[in-house]
Amino acid sequence: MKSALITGITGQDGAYLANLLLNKGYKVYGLIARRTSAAMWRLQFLSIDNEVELLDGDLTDLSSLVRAIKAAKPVEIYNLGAQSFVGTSWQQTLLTVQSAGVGVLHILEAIRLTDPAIRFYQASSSEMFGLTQEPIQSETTPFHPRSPYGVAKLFGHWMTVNYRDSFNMFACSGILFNHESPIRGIEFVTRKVTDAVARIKLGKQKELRLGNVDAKRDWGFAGDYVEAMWLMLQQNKPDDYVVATGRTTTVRDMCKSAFEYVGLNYEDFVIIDPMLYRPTEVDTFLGNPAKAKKVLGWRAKTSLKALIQMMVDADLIRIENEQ
Ligand code: NDP
Ligand code: GDR
Repeated sequence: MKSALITGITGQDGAYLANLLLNKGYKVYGLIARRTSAAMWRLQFLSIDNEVELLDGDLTDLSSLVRAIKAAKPVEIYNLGAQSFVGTSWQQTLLTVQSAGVGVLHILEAIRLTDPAIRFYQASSSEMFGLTQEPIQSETTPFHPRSPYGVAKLFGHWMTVNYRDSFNMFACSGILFNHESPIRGIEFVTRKVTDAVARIKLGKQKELRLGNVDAKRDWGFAGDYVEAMWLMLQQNKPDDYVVATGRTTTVRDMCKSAFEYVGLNYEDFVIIDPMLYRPTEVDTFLGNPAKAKKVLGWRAKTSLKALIQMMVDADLIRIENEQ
C-alpha cells in the first residue's frame, strides 16, 4: 500500500485530498500541530477522521518533519500547510512567512535528508501574480506579489523549482486560483457570504459587512482542485501548473447569486465597510488552465453557481442544526 503525507490535513484542501487518496487506496498520514481538538471538524464533515493517521509536527520545526517522514515513509508528500488568509498576512507577517515561505524550505530539506525520491507537491498560489500586467495568468506570467502572503508563497515556489533543478527532486508547484467548498474557512469571502445568507434566511442575522466587492476572482470547487494535485505527482516528469476555471467574477456578483438562491436581494443586506479593505488589493485574477488540461487531462467540473448553491445548502443545514 502506498503512503502519502499531507501537511495542512486539517484545512479545507487537506481534508478533500485525504478523502481522494483514501479512495485511491493510499495509507494517508497527516501532519498536525496539536492546538485544539476542534481542528478535526473538516475531517469529521467528510467522515474520514478515523481513517487518517495523524503525526505531530509543524512546518516551522524541521526535526518534527524529519520524524514524520521517517514514521510515514511516504512516496508522496503534499505540502498544504500554511497561514493561508491573505488579510492576516499584514497582521501576523512573520508567522505567515515562517509557515508559507520558510516552511516549504524546511520540508524540502527534510525530504533531501531522508529520502530524495519522495514526490513533492507544493501548494503555490495565484496571489504570487499580484499586480502582474497580463490579464490572463499562466505558468509563464511574471510574478509581482501584492501581499506578505504572496511574497512568502513566491519564496516557497522558487525553492520548489530550485530543489527540482539542483537535486533532481520530483518537486511540483501547483499555482492554484481560489477554490472553495462547504468546509472553506469562515474568514474567506465566499463562505462568509454563504454563512451570512443562511443566517439571514433563518432570521439569525440582519446584515452582512463586506470590503471591496468590485474585486474579481477565478473561483472553483476544492474537490475538483485536489485531483489536479494528485495528477501532477503521477506524471513522468515534475513540472508547474496553473489550476483555475478560466472564468472570473466580482465579489458583488458572487454575493448577488448567493442571496438570489434563497429568494433575497443582496442590496437589502450588504453594507460596505471600508475597514475591511486591504492595505493593497489585486483587482482581478483570471487563470489559464490550458496546460493542466493538455498535460494532466484536468478541468474544473463545478460551476461557480453550483458551488455557491452547494455552500448555501450546507450552511442552511449546519445553522438549522445549531438550533
Ligand atoms: P486552510 O487555511 O484551510 O488550511 C491550512 C492548513 O495549514 C491547516 O490545516 C493549518 O492547521 C495548517 N497550518 C498552518 N500553519 C501551519 C504550520 N506552521 N505547520 C503545519 N501546518 C500548518 O487552507 P486551504 O486548505 O484553503 O489551502 C491549502 C494550501 O493551499 C495553503 O497552503 C494555501 O495557502 C494554499 N492555497 C489555497 C488556495 C485556496 O483557494 N484555498 C489557493 C491557492 C493556494 P490549523 O488548522 O491547525 O491551523
Ligand atoms: P483571497 O481570498 O484573498 O483571494 O485568498 P478571500 O476570500 O479572503 O478574498 C477574495 C476577495 O474578496 C475581497 N473581499 C473580502 N474578503 C474577505 N475575506 N472578507 C470580506 O469581507 C471581503 N470583502 C471583499 C477581498 O478583498 C479579495 O479581493 C484566497 C486564499 O485561499 C489564499 O490562501 C489563496 O492563495 C488565494 O485565495 C488564491
